[in-house]
Amino acid sequence: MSKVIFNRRRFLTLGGAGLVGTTLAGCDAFDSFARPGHPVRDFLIGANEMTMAVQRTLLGSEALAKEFSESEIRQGMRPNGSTDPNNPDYLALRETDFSQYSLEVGGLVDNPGRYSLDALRNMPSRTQITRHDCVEGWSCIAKWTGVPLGLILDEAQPRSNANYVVFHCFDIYSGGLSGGVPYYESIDMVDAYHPQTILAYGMNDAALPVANGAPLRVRVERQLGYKMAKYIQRIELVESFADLHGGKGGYWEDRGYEWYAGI
Ligand SMILES: Nc1nc2c(c(=O)[nH]1)N[C@H]1C(S)=C(S)[C@@H](COP(=O)(O)O)O[C@H]1N2
Ligand SMILES: [Mo]
Repeated sequence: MSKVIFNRRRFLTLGGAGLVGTTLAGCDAFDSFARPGHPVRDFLIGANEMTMAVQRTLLGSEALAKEFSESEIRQGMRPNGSTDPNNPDYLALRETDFSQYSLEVGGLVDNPGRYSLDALRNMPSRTQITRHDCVEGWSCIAKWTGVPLGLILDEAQPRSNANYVVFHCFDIYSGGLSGGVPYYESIDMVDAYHPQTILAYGMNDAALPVANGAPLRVRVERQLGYKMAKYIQRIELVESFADLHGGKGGYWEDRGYEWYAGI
């Protein structure tokens, strides 16, 4: 096999982040070049670190993702990944329209908590119309309503060693070669407190549909779609995600995707 060497200078010459999007053909096709040591994977890792540096240093950690107007909402919101979880705990909650659901917030916090959907709906909310970009190369524009994650964290009082917020999901994702594994994701505290990072219970002026992650999913608007965990069961603050599942901080990250999926 010919050895292709990418370095950052070459990445810059080639013209930036658009290349990352076009290289990733899709979730299913990704396994073939996800092996450690594969040039495409190593190239993407280099590009990824740079994306994070660019977003955080040049744009600033509070820079907002673009918001759209009502007339720009399009395609509804194409469901992707898990769309109909069959975990018995989830099915039981779904049966009563999630009236018995409560979000658990724990881990490295001084004040662990539980929130029913009503409690979440009674907190201050944020509504935003944003574009969702899937790594597979498609996008949608939808309207999201939810509680800023920062408000939940303020109540939970993260300890000083809490570096990441982990979202544990109800769905056992069964795509790919690896069989049934729970979906999970993680973000750092900068993204967690970003003003557009919300725990959404509403989409396009209705309750969040099951296909799109009912009863609760996160929106992290400056990141790719796979960071936006649906079907959130529990939030855990951790110092490191090395001991969780595959150790890379997310379901797709454990399969070779970048942890920082900034767009
Ligand atoms: N729990 C869970 N969250 C998930 C996924 C999933 O399979 N399970 N898929 C991710 C991917 S790849 C995308 S593009 C979006 C899709 O969100 P949508 O179904 O609302 O379009 O959810 C993300 N969050
Ligand atoms: Mo995606």
